[in-house]
Amino acid sequence: MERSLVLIKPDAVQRGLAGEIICRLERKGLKIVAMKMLHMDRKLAQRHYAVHKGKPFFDDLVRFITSSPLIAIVFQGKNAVEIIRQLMGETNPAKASSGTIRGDFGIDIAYNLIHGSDSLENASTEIDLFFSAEEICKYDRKMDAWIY
Ligand code: D4T
Repeated sequence: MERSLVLIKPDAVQRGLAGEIICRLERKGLKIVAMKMLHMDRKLAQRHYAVHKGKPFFDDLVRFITSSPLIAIVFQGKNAVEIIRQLMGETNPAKASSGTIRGDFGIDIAYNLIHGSDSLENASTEIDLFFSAEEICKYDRKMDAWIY
C-alpha cells in the first residue's frame, strides 16, 4: 500500500475547513496512519519546499506556511499518491475543477489549502520530515475488504 504526506495548510485550518478536507480523503477510502498539528518553523519549511528555493514565490510561500499551525497527516491506500492529487485538484485553485478540494474552496494559488506528495519517492522523504517511524500506526480496518 502506498503512503502519502498531506498537509492541511494554515489557510484551511484558519477557515475551519480541516474537517471537510480530511472527510473527503477518508470517505474516498484512504486510511489515516499518522496525524499531528504543528506550527512549522522556517527550517522545516525551507526543507519541505527546498525544490522551490530561488523561485519568485519562495519567500512568500515560507512566510505563509509558517504563519499559523497546520495539520500533517499520513494517508495510506492503493495508489494513494495519485488519488490524493486528483482529489486536491490543480495547484492553482482558480483553474482546479469543481469537485476537487482546491476547485471547491480556493481562489488564489498562494492559498491552495492542501499539500499532497507528488510522487512515491517524495512521499517517503516528506513523511520522514514530519514523522518518526514509531509515529506511523499499523492497524487493520475491517471495511478495507469492502474498498479493495
Ligand atoms: P504543494 O507542494 O503545496 O502540494 O503544491 P503543488 O505540488 O500542487 O504545487 P507546487 O509544488 O508547484 O507549489 C508549491 C506551493 O507553492 C505555491 N505557489 C506555487 C505559489 O504561491 N505561486 C506559484 O506560482 C506556484 C507555482 C502553491 C503551492
